Amino acid sequence: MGRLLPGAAAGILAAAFGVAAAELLAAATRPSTGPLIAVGGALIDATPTPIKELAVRELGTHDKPVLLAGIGVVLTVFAGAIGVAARRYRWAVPAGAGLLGLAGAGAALSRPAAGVADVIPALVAAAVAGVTLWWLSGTRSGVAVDRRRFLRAAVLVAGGAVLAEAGALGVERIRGDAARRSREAVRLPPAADPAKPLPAGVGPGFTTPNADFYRVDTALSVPRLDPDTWSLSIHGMVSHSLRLSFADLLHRPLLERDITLNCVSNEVGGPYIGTARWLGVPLAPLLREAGINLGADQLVARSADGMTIGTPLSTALDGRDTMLVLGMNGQPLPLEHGFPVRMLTPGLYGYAGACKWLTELELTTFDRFDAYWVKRGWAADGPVKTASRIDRPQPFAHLAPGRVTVAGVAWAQRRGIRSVEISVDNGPFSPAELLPTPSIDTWTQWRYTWQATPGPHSLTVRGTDRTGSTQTKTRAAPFPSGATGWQTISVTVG
Ligand SMILES: Nc1nc2c(c(=O)[nH]1)N[C@H]1C(S)=C(S)[C@@H](COP(=O)(O)O)O[C@H]1N2
Ligand SMILES: [Mo]
Repeated sequence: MGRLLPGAAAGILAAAFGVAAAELLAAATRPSTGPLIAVGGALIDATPTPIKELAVRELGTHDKPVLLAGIGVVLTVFAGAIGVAARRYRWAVPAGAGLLGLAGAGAALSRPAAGVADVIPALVAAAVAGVTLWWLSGTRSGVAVDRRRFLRAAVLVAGGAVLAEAGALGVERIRGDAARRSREAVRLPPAADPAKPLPAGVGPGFTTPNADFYRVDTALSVPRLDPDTWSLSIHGMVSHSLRLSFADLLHRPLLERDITLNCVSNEVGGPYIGTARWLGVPLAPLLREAGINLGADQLVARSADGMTIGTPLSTALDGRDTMLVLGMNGQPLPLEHGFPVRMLTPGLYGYAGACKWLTELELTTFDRFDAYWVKRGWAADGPVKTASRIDRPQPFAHLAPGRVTVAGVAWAQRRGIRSVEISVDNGPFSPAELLPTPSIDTWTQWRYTWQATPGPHSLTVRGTDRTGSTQTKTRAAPFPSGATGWQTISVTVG
């Protein structure tokens, strides 16, 4: 053993034991307060927009595991350094534990839905890590007997860490199973106003299966809400506040519609879009029952995890199918998509109209309150921009010469798609064939038959909405109000 190794090992083992003990405590009480989740969540909240954009672009849905792994690496290096320092200076132990506790507690308190008690797991982590390291450092020394004592102690601590972490994972699993069962027990009544069957001729892939539906949110651990105790409060600039249980919502006349939802963070040609058959409670009658005060222009949705999403009040009242969603493609909402209730506003990007794990709706004004993403510079309204995507062939595909079917989707929710055009090798645009759609709130599938000749080629798509406006060629990044520009792919024929 070198001089550094036992110290670093002691620090790392002590930290692992402390964090695992805290994870176990959090799993049994409030899962979102586990130190790793809390620090990760605080980092997500604090990350500047360009870096968040980069992470979503480069890592996609792997962004969360990568973030947690990064926190693990930083914690390991820190704990190792404290362990080494503790061999010379015993005060490094309380100093290191104190820093760990402060960072964890600060992160927990910074979360939007935090209560004071949320600091407890971080303090437990710091205390357990500190006491453990103090003890391990006391067993160190150059002589062989003490080396054996140290090894025995280290093995004991490692075992404790593994047991605590296994316990945390076990409790997590039990809670996850309970949440899945409470979701499966939900019986959705039929819609009073059902969706019409999809028109004949709709292509395969029109409806996105729940398992394939994109997921974009800031939740490191998916909130698990109990529909039996869940309630929604509607308050703020209303004549009388309402509180509704899940059963109250199930008893109201339900609306069912096919609607496309997409993310403002989608790059041109990106994957964050899907179409589902949503079942829910129309929002406008609920708001009218509460009595809307003059001057209110913003609806702020709050989620169980503290997200705030601000929606122009007009979009809940102008006759579109804005709803509190209970069902997705014939099933209760999946946990990751907002169980038991989420909002959905046709024509708005998700960040502006589709709050998941909904618990509160507050009527207010845009002057008075900036929602989560608006505080970070994103546009306050969030209407969907007209866009189109090539799904077939794939970029850089190798194709045989002759007839090639080029196909994809275009969307302009609330306005509908009038036409889609394709340009080969920057030549003139020719119209693609549009497949039938149920409404202006869904994407439009298109296809185009191309006589492919040998050689390298580019294919460009652009859509025009039913107001007659064509997608601009000008490239814009997703920030702050959605990407623009035409998608072009390169393929090789022959
Ligand atoms: N509570 C909560 N709701 C949320 C978000 C979130 O981070 N937290 N993300 C929003 C964003 S940016 C989008 S695009 C949609 C995505 O919904 P989906 O994950 O069901 O596809 O949810 C919206 N609702
Ligand atoms: Mo989004």
